[in-house]
Amino acid sequence: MPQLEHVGIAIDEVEAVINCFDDLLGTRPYKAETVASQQVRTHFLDAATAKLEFLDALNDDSAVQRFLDRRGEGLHHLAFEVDDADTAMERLRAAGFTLLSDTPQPGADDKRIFFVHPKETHGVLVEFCETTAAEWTADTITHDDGRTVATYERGAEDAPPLVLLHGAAGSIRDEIAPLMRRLESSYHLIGVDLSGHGASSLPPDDTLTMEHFVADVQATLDHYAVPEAHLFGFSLGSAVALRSAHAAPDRVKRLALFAPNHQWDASLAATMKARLRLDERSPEEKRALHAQHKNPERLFSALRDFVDSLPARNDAIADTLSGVRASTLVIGLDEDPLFPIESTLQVHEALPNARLSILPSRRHSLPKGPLPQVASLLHAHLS
Ligand code: CMX
Repeated sequence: MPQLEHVGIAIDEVEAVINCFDDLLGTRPYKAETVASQQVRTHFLDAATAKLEFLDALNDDSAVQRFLDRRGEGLHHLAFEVDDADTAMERLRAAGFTLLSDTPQPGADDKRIFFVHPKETHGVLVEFCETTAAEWTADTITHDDGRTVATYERGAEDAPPLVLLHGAAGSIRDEIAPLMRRLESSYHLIGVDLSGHGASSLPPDDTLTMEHFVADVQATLDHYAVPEAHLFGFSLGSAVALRSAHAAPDRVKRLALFAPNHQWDASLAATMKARLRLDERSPEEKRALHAQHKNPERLFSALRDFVDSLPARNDAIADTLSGVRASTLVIGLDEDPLFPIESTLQVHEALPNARLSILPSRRHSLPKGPLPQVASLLHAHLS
């Protein structure tokens, strides 16, 4: 079912409109983006259940300028998000609608978009949009041992800082970007590709330890001169967030852990290692992993060794949990195929200052999991 993603509003006087909606809603646009192909500058305002997209025509040839010339400022279009814009185009063509382009076009906010002609939709200009993989540019931080860490910044620098950490074999662009898009209106977001993952490099000796990952977080806070930040972590990222809060409590404000686990035995380690075998992946999966990580073969090998070390660290993990004082939100999945719900409950029980939320999902995944609910819970917990 397509979901209302934004409401387009054609405007003439940008500041007057922004000030008016600030008076109405108490919030201002969190970003502005030029879409040259649409000859428009867009201003996005987070209205919780959907966004407002203020449309400022770039020149007289703009479709938005023609709209303004005919109708003046006002509602311009409704935009609905679909998983696949090409499939949606085929469906609507087959249903007899006239589409305003042959293929999806580049849109604002990491989208591919197309429109249905308003003459066939009772005078309402309808846009369909698909969120594309983030083409974000990374900052690079270099550790003393020469390894580099890629970080991705979104949102206003003067907003409350929130550092986000992906899971094992994940990366910011492929796993955390969809969540960052839902939070960038309210936070100074900094996504970290943990050592060896995504655009970050492995240590010179190809080993990965929790100490490497915690050092990635500390180096990121130092790099952005952030004295104190909220931390969000998914799966492995949640363990790194906990260890970072334990190692430097004065630098961690609030924690949010999604699909955490703190008890490892040989069986769970074996299950995790089986997921970290590149040779058993399909050619398509291998291509995707090579596009995602600098060196997936070495990363997967280093992660298998890292997972092997975890069953011997259960006591250290338990000590970390009991020592974390930060207010923590623990979010579990009721049918997580990797970490049983009991593990989430134990993490919640072991933390001195924690709240608990259980969401429905059969996948150990954030982008393919209950993403909107996670974003909403984070807004509530961090504000
Ligand atoms: N909502 C409802 N009806 C609209 C409309 C809108 N936003 N824009 C135009 N129309 C109607 C006009 O009223 C007119 O209807 P009548 O013939 O009954 O009077 C008809 O569409 C044709 O309008 P036009 O001004 O004569 O012709 P245009 O050259 O403006 O073409 C349209 C209209 C919809 C094809 C054009 O505006 C278009 O291609 N829009 C899609 C692209 C776009 O709007 N981009 C900006 C947003 C980008 C983004 O969200 O990123």
